[in-house]
Amino acid sequence: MEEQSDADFPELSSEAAAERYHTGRVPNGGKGRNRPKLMLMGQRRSGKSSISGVVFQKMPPSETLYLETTTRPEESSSHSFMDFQIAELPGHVNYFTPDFNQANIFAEIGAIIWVIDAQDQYLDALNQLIDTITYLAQTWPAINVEVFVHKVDGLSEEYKNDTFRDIRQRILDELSDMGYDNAPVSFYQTSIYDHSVFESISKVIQKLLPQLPTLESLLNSLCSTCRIQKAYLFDIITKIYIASDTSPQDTNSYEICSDLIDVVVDISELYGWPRPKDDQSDRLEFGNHACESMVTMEKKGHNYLYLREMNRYLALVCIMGDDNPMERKVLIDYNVGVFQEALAKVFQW
Ligand SMILES: Nc1nc2c(ncn2[C@@H]2O[C@H](COP(=O)(O)OP(=O)(O)O)[C@@H](O)[C@H]2O)c(=O)[nH]1
Ligand SMILES: [Mg+2]
Repeated sequence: MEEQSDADFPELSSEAAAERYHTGRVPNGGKGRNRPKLMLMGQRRSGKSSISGVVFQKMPPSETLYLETTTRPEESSSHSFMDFQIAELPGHVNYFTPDFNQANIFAEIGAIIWVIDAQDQYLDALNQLIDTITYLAQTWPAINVEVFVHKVDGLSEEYKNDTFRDIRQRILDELSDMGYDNAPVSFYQTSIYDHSVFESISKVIQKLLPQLPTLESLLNSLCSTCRIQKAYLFDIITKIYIASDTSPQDTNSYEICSDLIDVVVDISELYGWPRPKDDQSDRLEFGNHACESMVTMEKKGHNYLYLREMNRYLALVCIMGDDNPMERKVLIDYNVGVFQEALAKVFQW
């Protein structure tokens, strides 16, 4: 990758240029540029607190059984590469009456995650969701609506897919009847008992990162030079991946890579070296002191995996192609080093 010094660049101050010439989608509001803010909505006991607990607070899924019902809007944030902010709106309140200041609630929100309990009756939830989508489409059109068809772990494969299709179809039909043909709505099947909720939240957050297209094309070129099958850039603490290359994805490649992070983090807590204490400045530091790379094979006959820390918070995890990357490790390390330098530039501009 080269910098093009003679490229056509608009005559604007860098601040103004950043405002107008972003490469992806910016969340609502200017202040929280590097702090994607998510809002969890949905009926009570649909699983909102569980999702935010499991993904952002490392709560074991079984402990969510003892969560108390949320009665007031709650906010929490998670300290990692990007400070994700997560808010929860309790389900039983109608927020679209004049009693509520909607600007307070919705300004700065990048995405609304609407949680539907797939094991329960969902028709009421769908009506509420449609009201919300049409309201947002008129007033806050930049907010993405992400529908989590949740708790699918308890359903048989067939029933799960039928439910998912039914929910999706009802919402899309209803919206199209009302004339909203391309409202920004996406659908996911999730459960806190497997990786699906992490993977879905990753996709939700990626849509809010203006750097995503750049990261994807960097990962694409890394993959083609090093014969990598699939590469993920992980936030180590939350195990959310903030970008991956754009090749098609196997169902379990995310799972394999995120498990590898678990193993490595657990081992390095036991046998690693002391890391510098938490402070804001090392977040954007992509120095070599924190980097170690390794190649492993999960099971005999499977592809090799490659992991390297990019900095304290980010790790690159790759599923390698069919040959043995051990012989090429030096070359791969070198290329990943170049990738790491590019990454530093992407996040420091
Ligand atoms: N089977 C299953 N149960 C879940 C899942 N997520 C949450 N739950 C359960 O759903 C119940 C309600 O969860 P809670 O997070 O309090 O719902 P909220 O009212 O939307 O915040 C709890 O007993 C959770 O253990 C899931 O993915 N699968
Ligand atoms: Mg709750």
